[in-house]
Amino acid sequence: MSRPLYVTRPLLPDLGDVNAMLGEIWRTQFVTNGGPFHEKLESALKETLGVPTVELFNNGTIALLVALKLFGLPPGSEVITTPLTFAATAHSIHWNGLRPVFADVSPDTLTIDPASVEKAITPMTSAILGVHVYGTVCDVDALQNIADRHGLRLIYDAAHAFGTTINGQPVAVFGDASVFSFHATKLFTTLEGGAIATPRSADHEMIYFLRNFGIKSEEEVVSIGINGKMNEVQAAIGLLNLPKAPVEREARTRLRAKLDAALSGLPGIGLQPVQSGVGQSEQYYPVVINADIFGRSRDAIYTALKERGILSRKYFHPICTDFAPYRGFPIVSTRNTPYVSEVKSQVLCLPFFSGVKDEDVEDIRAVFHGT
Ligand code: T4K
Repeated sequence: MSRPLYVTRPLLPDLGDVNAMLGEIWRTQFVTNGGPFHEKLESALKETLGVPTVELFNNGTIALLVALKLFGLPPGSEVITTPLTFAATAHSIHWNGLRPVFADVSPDTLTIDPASVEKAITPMTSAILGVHVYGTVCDVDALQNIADRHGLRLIYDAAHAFGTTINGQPVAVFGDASVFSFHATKLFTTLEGGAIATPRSADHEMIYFLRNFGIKSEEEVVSIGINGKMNEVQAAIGLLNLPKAPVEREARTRLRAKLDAALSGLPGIGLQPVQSGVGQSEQYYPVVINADIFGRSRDAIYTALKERGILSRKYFHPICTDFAPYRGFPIVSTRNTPYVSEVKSQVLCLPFFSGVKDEDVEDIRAVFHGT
């Protein structure tokens, strides 16, 4: 049993393999700006993500910034998103000179609630930014329907949805663009990194320019781009990790079954929903703890776990509207009190990676069962 037990640990390739890749980078001295490993990883990810356009980035946040830039949304227009997400989602809207508008989440999935999205639409709305939070997918059909009827762009923050499928289709075929994070805490990692994936091959060129200062040739800058490039060391780690990701996912699927068995049936404990037709990314293992029914609060469980060296995380509490820059931003909901305001004090992400042992699961079980 290893303590502390973190919420996750990075998937790291064999050091010998990394050294061999580093040797190659040192030999060619191409360390960034679209070197051979970068090109290889980009091609491989087109296969994995099942879409014609995949552009690598130095992290998921810059990829989000560029994805929002891609569609030329009118300055000052509104982008509807969820407050139950990592700060980067809302920040990327703001950094684009757009206004984040927060909509409630659905109680069954904790993803953005389509009815609340519809209620939040104004003449200023230009896009919806959904988040497949914890790997639970948004209601992609309902959101597309809303986007189509109102002429809105539909972008997904798919930071938690690497490898997710919906009725056999890769998650990135839905919406106008999907943004992935390859941060160390993500199942597939390049240490830091990310990607924009879109279902249209025509997007490739524009994203390519936006990622690289808008440079088209030595003497031509065609757009106001940024530096979002992934370097060769990141790409090499990605190439080594790519075949390991499905193995890690399978281990997590087995772990999920064990955690489910340990916690299911406890009154007041809600497990992550099993979505029909969805192939899980296995990114996070969130539970929803209803203190009124369970008898103990999320924070009490968090502390009890911590006392045993088990470091769960309250992702994503505080929610975005609790952060100073967004305080006072309303949460549009079809309910009197937004569900997200309630559930934010109830969600807890438990350690979820292949290094979690049976005795760790037993310890977690003991904390929840109070034994
Ligand atoms: N959209 C969404 C929905 C996201 O969740 C994220 C990122 C983004 C966009 C932006 O993507 P990036 O720009 O990051 O690519 C972490 C990550 O830093 C962040 O990437 C992630 N979401 C967020 C949910 O979690 P923290 O503050 O929880 O990280 P930290 O350092 O506390 O790490 C958590 C645990 O992981 C540690 O206790 C131990 C373990 N760990 C972490 C790192 C960094 C390691 O074992 N090794 C490591 O190197 O934010």
